[in-house]
Amino acid sequence: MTSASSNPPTSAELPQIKSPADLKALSLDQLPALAEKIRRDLIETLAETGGHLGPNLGVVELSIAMHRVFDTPKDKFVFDVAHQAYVHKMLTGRWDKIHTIRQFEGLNGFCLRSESEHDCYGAGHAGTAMSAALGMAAGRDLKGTDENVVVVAGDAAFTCGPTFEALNNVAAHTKKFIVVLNDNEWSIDKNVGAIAKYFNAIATNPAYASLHQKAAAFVEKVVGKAVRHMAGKVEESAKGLVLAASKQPAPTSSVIFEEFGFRYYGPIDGHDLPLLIKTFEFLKNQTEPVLLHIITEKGRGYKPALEDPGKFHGLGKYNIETGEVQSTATPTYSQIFARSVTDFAKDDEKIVAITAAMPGGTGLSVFKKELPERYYDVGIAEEHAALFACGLATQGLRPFLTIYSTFMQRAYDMIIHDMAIQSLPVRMCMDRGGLSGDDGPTHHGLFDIAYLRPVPGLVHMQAKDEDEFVDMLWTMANYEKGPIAIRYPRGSGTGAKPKEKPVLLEIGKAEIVADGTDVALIGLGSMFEMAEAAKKQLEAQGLSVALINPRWIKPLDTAVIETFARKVTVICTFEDHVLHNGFGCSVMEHLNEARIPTPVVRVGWPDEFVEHGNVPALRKKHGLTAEAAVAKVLTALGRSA
Ligand SMILES: Cc1ncc(C[n+]2csc(CCOP(=O)(O)OP(=O)(O)O)c2C)c(N)n1
Repeated sequence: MTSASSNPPTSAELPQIKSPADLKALSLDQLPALAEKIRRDLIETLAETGGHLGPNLGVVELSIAMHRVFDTPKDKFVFDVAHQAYVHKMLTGRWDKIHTIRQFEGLNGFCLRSESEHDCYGAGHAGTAMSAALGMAAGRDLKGTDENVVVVAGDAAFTCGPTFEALNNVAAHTKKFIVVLNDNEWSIDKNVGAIAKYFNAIATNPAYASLHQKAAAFVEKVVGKAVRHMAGKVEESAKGLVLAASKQPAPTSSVIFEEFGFRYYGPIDGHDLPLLIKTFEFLKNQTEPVLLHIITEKGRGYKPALEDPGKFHGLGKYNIETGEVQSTATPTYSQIFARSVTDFAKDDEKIVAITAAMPGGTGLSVFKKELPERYYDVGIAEEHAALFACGLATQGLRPFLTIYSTFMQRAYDMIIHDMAIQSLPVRMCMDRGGLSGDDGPTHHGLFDIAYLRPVPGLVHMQAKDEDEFVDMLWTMANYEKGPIAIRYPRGSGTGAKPKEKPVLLEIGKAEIVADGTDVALIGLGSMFEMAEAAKKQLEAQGLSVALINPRWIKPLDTAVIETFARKVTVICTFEDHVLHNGFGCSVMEHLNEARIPTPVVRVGWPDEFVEHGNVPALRKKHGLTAEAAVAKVLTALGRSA
């Protein structure tokens, strides 16, 4: 409908969008109302569910323009991280389910190949899109088909090594490849490093505002003409669309992407819908790799999100009017971690802290504020972070390498090749060790025991509560023999207040909390509480139940385990980790070596990728409850539950 009336169409007049075809059927002048409706729905829905509000408010126009011009599922959109794909979901048949996002049995918060044919590639970790999309483009070229492959990557994705490894290969491997650099200057927190400065230099070039108009005029001029007619003009734009249109010198010494064999276009306003549409019309006909640099605002259209982009990157429920989130009274493990390490560092100038783009999530913003000269944010660069920590350790410093358990997976080679073989005392602090909950399989920290257990000499631990956690951090700070790791869960624990002064713990020594002769329950870390609850239930059945807090995953307290294995009829282990190669496995392994036949039943996550959802629902579904543990123990004892 090209409205004859002078008033632009309102969102109330829009038909429902159930597919990209419905979007394409709208008239151009209906699109601003669509953008407004998407924004309103996101703001209202995520106030109830939580989620990645800021990033998605920033890509509303981009997502509309992409679906207007390209044809998914034939054309492929590859989103980096894919936390900014909510709008894409809404436009591809999932609008009616957007209120279920990140909820148990609802939509996943990232792209999932199994969720929709429009999600051609799954993600959750950063820096994967460029390589994966290049593989798709190369595959397409081999097959001889003609679909478009479009990457959407944020500016922080360009702080990731894999993105650059892919850039290094693009020109050699395909001629038809579209990259959208969605530049909002933010990672989760403010983006860091030379790349961020470089993008900023382009975007803040004084000529940019007028360049934008010239770019629009340029696109206007070339769109619609045959490619061969454009070729000459495009050749002229060796420094990109805007630069060509303006005849301005490049704002920096060179446009880096051109050196990688891309034709660089931009920067353009990523909220200018008509310009985006025209630009994509133009880009889709190009026969060389192209990179479109768009400038967007994270949190666009919602004042609280614009004022605090870090907070609104991803958050829980919030008050729509004020943007306030409910804060919990009990401090989280991340907060306790950061407070403790910052305090230790005040008395020990050797302590340094490293984060890979997560100062807020890890709590390290406190360290940054109080000891900025010993704080390092290296960007989304976990491999580099681990190596950098190794280098610091060689200088006699005491690095606290603070990376979520799931993201530490990136640094595995460095843990073996650099840290462990050289016995460098890097303190690995693995936040979100355990089920992450609503973020789902890409973010659950369920593998770190399995991947660290085989590394010779490495020490790994988990505390039963916050007080013991601080003792462990203190023990780590004072440990110099080699790499040492701690895993701790998302959120808070029992609320046990840390004592005034932490104490050193003996490495490899478990805590025997209660003696017993029928069953021994060994509850690791955050699962200790569940073991306690199971103990009560088993005692109610007349059983004598021992309770052990193992503290150390490696080295395992084999003496305590052997003693109890000889005394009781059944051992039960509890861990917030996959059972395969987990903590319980190490107990079984040891008993087998020691030829002690006491049966071990294990409570932990199954050998499958656990879906997203709230932790209690997922624990119930997968049998991580005191009741399920009791049933397993009774079965092993030959008694019915
Ligand atoms: C390997 C890895 N490390 C850290 C993260 C946590 N993380 C999620 S999104 C994000 C920032 C993404 O910023 P950008 O790519 O610029 O997108 P924006 O949200 O600004 O649109 C980070 C650090 C991650 N997903 N993957």
